[in-house]
Amino acid sequence: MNNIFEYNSLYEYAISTGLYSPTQQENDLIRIGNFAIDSKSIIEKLKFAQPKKSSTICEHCLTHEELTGMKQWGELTRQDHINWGYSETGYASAAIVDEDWPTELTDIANSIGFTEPPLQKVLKQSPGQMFPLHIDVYQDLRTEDQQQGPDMTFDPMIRRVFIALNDWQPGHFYQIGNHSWHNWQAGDAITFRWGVPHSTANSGHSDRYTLILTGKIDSQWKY
Ligand SMILES: O=C(O)CCC(=O)C(=O)O
Repeated sequence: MNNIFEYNSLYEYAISTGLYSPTQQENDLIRIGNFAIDSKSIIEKLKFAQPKKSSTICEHCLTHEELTGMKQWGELTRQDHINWGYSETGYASAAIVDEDWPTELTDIANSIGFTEPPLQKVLKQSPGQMFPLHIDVYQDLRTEDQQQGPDMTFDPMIRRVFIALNDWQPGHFYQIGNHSWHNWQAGDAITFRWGVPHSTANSGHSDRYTLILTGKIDSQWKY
């Protein structure tokens, strides 16, 4: 069955449609390389908003369907988190994108080969915060109609890239599909296949900063 709205779980949908297998060692984590960055000066320029709760865990919020009468892919992630027993979890703080946004980040964003300038976001994850396992639906890059369509696999040409803005410290975790990413150096960049579940946690002693780029690619994309 391929109709996403016949599932109560985005995770189950990804397994069932072959986007992801929890039992096979596939190349879930794709290494892009390292960008030479001055970590300290970039981080000093960033201003952070209040820490965010995971937007997907909101047991008492109205669903998109309750608000509009239409189902939407993102609701399935929320359903996963509620079903898996998560209550409100602080996951990270987002940096405010303003006129002081470091130009170094925009230069990196524009050098990766997206077909248009990608969306840029920096997240700071402090000790004790975690982002539960989830599958991106990239709602900022999709129309309402697309997100209400029955098949999430129709357009794999959107990618998310994570670029570490500070060196790895013990307790910093990324789980990408069946692989862990750790021990990175500032400037290291990775990406992953469409539909691969991922999660992050900081059980260490220092903040973790990551630049997150999301954009469209074409078949010439080299990673
Ligand atoms: O950097 C993080 O902590 C989480 C980012 C993430 O999972 C995402 O943007 O999809």
